[in-house]
Amino acid sequence: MFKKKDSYVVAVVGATGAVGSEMIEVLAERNFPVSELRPLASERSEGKTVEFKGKNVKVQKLTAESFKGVDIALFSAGADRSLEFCPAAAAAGAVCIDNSSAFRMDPVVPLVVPEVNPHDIAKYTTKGIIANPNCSTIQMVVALKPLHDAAKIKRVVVTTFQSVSGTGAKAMDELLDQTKALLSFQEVEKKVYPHQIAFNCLPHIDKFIENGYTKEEMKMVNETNKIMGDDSIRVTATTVRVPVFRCHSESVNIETEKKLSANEARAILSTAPGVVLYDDPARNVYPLAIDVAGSDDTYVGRIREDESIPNGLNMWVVADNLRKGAATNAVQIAEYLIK
Ligand code: NAP
Ligand code: 3JN
Repeated sequence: MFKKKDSYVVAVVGATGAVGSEMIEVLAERNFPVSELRPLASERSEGKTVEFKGKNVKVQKLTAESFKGVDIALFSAGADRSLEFCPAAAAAGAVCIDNSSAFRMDPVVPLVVPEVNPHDIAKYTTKGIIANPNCSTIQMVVALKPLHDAAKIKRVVVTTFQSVSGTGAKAMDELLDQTKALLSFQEVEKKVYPHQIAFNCLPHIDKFIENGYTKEEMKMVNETNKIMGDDSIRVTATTVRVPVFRCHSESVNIETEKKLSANEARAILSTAPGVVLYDDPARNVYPLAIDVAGSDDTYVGRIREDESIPNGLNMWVVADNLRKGAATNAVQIAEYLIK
């Protein structure tokens, strides 16, 4: 069982990356009780420092010995690093909160969004690992759960508009560099994505698999069923990369067993945990990536009845993929753990 203390030794694996650096910021902002922060990354980052609560902390090279005395290890250095080092961290006594896809569908590892299934956190004890879902799934289930509780969702059709920060720090540089190059009539360089991302939309996130979908699309399908604890919900997804730096937007269509009017859905979402209802089209009020950036909430707007079926709704869901989609969700799990 997790031992309660006044403060905790927290390791951040991938501390120099887009998600890891956000994790360090969120730990500080939310005043998580940290007695020692241990930033870990590759040997490329040895000698670098990260700032935590006004102090510079040295980044250490990740090894199996990195976890001595660590209570909580937040992982965001890719699935291969998680597969290799989460077991070592857990064996050293740390509880791992893993941001990668490595353990998400492992039946003995809980996959948690605190607004949806906080009760599952207690199941971490078998492997000492709690999985953080994919960013696109997190924001969608925050909006779906209260509607599911009220009217039982039968089917979800989602299209995502995902920002480049979901791919990491190098992809953010690529969007900036390509945009600058195009605006000054220069050649565009492609290093991260297979096609130009500036002024474009790529219907391709993660690898294609045999069924014609991408892995990102199938993550949304499988993770939604696991988090909601209901395999009867049918989910289909199209995931698209768009030239936006931060925040993922999603067009979500749901079909419910019980009829919900748009007004009823608005009333439910207006009090739902982690949701901000932002829906007044007459005044051009709907969630926008550039406004939601930096927020920990999931914004929902454009709620309207789907007139093509008896019990259907459409909505527009936006959240900051580096915060609620990754770092904030992970730190919220850690907060539950120490409660
Ligand atoms: P990023 O900006 O490229 O950062 C990668 C981080 O991993 C860096 O700190 C890097 O350290 C570290 N790293 C890479 N190889 C390593 C190695 N061999 N040993 C130790 N550390 C290593 O990527 P990111 O966007 O932060 O994403 C990192 C991971 O987080 C992803 O691969 C994914 O698994 C997960 N993620 C999850 C979500 C989600 O939806 N919840 C969203 C985005 C990312 P150096 O700086 O030293 O290279
Ligand atoms: O592309 C995005 O917007 C989210 C990216 C997530 C991601 C990127 C690289 C590897 C993941 C993830 O969280 O599923 C992974 C992975 O761990 O498989």
